[in-house]
Amino acid sequence: MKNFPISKSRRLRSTPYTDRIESQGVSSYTIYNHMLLPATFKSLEADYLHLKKFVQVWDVAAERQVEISGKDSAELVQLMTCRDLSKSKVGKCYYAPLIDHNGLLVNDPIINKLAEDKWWLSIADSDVIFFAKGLAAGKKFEVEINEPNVNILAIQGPLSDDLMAKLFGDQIRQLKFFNFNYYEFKGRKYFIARSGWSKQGGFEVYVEDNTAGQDLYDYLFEAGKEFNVRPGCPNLIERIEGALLSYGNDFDNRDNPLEANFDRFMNLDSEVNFLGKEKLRKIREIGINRKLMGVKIDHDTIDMYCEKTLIDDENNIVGYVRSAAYSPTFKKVIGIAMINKPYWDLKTQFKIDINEKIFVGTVCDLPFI
Ligand code: THG
Repeated sequence: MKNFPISKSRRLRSTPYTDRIESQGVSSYTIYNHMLLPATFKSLEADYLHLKKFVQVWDVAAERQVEISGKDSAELVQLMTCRDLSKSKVGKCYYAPLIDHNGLLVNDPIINKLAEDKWWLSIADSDVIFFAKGLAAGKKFEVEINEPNVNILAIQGPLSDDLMAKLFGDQIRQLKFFNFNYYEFKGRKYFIARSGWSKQGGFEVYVEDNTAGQDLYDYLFEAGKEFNVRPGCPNLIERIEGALLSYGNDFDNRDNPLEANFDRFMNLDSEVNFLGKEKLRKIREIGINRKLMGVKIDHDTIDMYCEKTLIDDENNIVGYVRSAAYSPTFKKVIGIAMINKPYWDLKTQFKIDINEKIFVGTVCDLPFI
């Protein structure tokens, strides 16, 4: 398939960092929450190798915040997620699947608890704000819901602690995974969490002031020279290896959280009230008949603009590949696929059509690394 340039417009939103990443050589974008999200700089593989060794600064402003505040905000946030937030604490981040009344997935945000009555849902690519507003109206909740001007910069990679400590001081090294706090740099305070969409470690700075963000961006590159800092972005190869799931790619509103391996983030036996609870209990009782698993394919390239079907020797459908990329580490194509129950066995072999040629592969566990 040929690649075409994207025409920019107001509807396809830029970020406060777009000018900077374009002058630094961003080479492709994807669209996420109606916003530009960089997809490659040098190349998928070069970006991958650099991310695993050094430190990168990412424009992930497309990870938008849905701010929910007010008297009934905790009740509304809980209504939307199957994760029990009754013991949640201010200063912590919670990865939490959002579920509709049919028990199907709506989004998988990181929920940041800013106060007992103020939450930021740091969303993946679906319009959570309308879902939240619809529920609030229907339930006559006393809440305010809006999308604040927050534009995240992620600092990711094994040298991210060293770079961040150089700007914010050594105390930032003490910040625990999925906690956030406020740190000062040049007289300004920044909301910083230890999180990010890579398995290489790092931070996310939730920037509320465009100028403060642009200044920070420039300082990170100035201070980062000694750590070989580069601009980067969520990397398809690295995130598949680590099984960081992507809403719209690996799962969507036709899948339930049990099929998407979200068991760790579900509390179906808790007392709290959330949408789809009874449906999900029933699904758990009956058992699912497909789930997300890994696949390895003996080939060196794949392009993924649609789901790809996997078949066995008798042409039965084994499942569908939803994300895939060539991994220089495994020297194969690796992917995340929805696999039908008869084929969950790890010895399962399948056939796949890539550019009108047939290749073979096997089913495996997630994550790859
Ligand atoms: N950071 C922020 N917002 C986001 C993302 C992010 N919004 C969109 C998208 N990413 C949401 N999806 C994910 C998916 C996985 C993780 C975070 C957000 C993640 N998972 C860890 C894992 O699976 O190893 C840890 C989860 C845990 O143990 O709690 O980090 O990246 N701001």
